[in-house]
Parts: sequence; C-alpha cells; structure tokens
Amino acid sequence: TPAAGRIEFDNVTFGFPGAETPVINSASFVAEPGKTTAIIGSTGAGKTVLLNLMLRLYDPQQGSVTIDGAPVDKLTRAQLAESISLVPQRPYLFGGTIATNLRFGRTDASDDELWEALRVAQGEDFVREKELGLDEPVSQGGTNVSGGQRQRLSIARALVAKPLVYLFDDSFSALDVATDARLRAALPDATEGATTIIVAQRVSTITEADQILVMEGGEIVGRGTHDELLTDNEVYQEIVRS
Ligand code: DGT
Ligand code: MG
Repeated sequence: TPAAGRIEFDNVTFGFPGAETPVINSASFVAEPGKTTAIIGSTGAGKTVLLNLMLRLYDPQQGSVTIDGAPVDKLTRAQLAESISLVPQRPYLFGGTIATNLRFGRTDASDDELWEALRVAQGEDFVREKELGLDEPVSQGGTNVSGGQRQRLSIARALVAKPLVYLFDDSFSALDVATDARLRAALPDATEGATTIIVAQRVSTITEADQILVMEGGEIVGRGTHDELLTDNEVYQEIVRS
C-alpha cells in the first residue's frame, strides 16, 4: 500500500480505442507529496483523461504511472481508492443524507470531522441552514441541492477521506472568485503533507501552485511556476490574457 503519494508519469501515451490520435502524448511529470501541482489548458487538452489514468479508469498504451514507485496497475482498486480521492468535474451525490455522502470514503468519520471538512469546503453555512443539518436527505444524483452545493459537498467528501493524493478536476471554477479564494486559503492546512493536483480554468486559482503543467492537444507544453511560465511560455501567456 502506498505510504507517501508521490505520483510519477513516465512517457505516458494513451488513446481511446479506434481513435487515430492519442489524447495523451508522451506525458512525463512528478507530483510530490506536500506540494500542489496544477494543470491548465484549453478544453479537450486531456486534463481529465490524465487524472483518470491515475485512477486506472483506463491504462496507457505506453509508459507507466506509478505511485511511490509502484505501478498503479499492480494496485487493487481498493488500494487506489484508499490512496487517491478524486473530486470529479461533474460531482455525483448518492441517495441518502448529507452525512452518508460525506462519509462515502471513510465511514468512521465523526460529525466533528464532517463539519471541519464542510468549513474548509465553504459548505458549512448552507448545511447549517438545512432543517436537519447533516441528516438532511439528498436525492440520488443530488437533484435537490444546487450545482455549487454539490461541488462543495464533493470537495468535503474528499477531505473527509484524508487520502494521500487529492485530485480536483475543475472543482473551483464554478465557485465565485471570493469563495474560490477562501477555499484555497483553507486548503493547505486541511491537505497538509498530501499530494494535491488541481485542474483549473482560472489562472488566479493556481498562481501559488508549486508546479504548473500547461497542456495542449494531449501534450505537456510547459511546466514551471506561475512567474516562470509568464516569462517563457507562450501558451500560458495566452491563457493569462484570455
Ligand atoms: P475540459 O474538461 O473541457 O477542460 O477538457 P479536458 O482537458 O478535461 O479534456 P478530456 O481529458 O476530457 O478529453 C481529452 C480528449 O479525449 C478530447 O479530445 C475528448 C476525448 N475523450 C474524452 N473522453 C473520451 C471518451 O470517453 N471516449 C472517447 N473516444 N474520447 C474521449
Ligand atoms: Mg475535463
């Protein structure tokens, strides 16, 4: 079982069956524990597919994905689920209550832990406003909570699980800028020591990331800090301008 959560992609190429061109082309990078790796790039660039390769939703045709040196295809789904929490681009809620949804990754979490995760995810206020609080019923698919609330509950669910690796797929772009800022201010303490990977649309979400990967057409076409990329990466400069 992984102990640190260091993710390494080594020359990974992946294409969907029957497609002519790969959607991930020779991708290599390392995401370190205790650090934030951000991924930015236009729609269709391959950001979600890159995250899905870590969870083995599909396996690469070439290259390897490892966590703490162990190829992810040697780990069981249960080991992967214990190590990595994904907040998907379109979060999903299960029929049950807010509490059962938050405890999805770790059934023994206390109510205090759920409230703490909600505080960080900027979901505390709206749950407190519910008549039944944590026991408020949620319909399957979460149709009785708004999209923004669904997003925050999904973020809180990942925090409750306390994984080694957090994957946030575009989890902050639906939030208004102020909420996004508050959430990101609270996140480092809550995820301390973990490997954090954030797919983002807004540059302001990722300016403080330790490392930013710029993706275009399935390739990593730039990497560095915000300041470094501003100086020397045209694709990043274009994203900043847009
Ligand atoms: P986004 O979320 O709109 O910002 O875009 P990305 O960067 O997350 O793009 P991604 O990774 O969803 O898709 C990369 C490419 O792969 C894009 O050309 C669409 C294609 N693709 C994604 N999912 C599937 C799939 O399930 N089947 C097939 N055949 N192609 C897919
Ligand atoms: Mg995506």
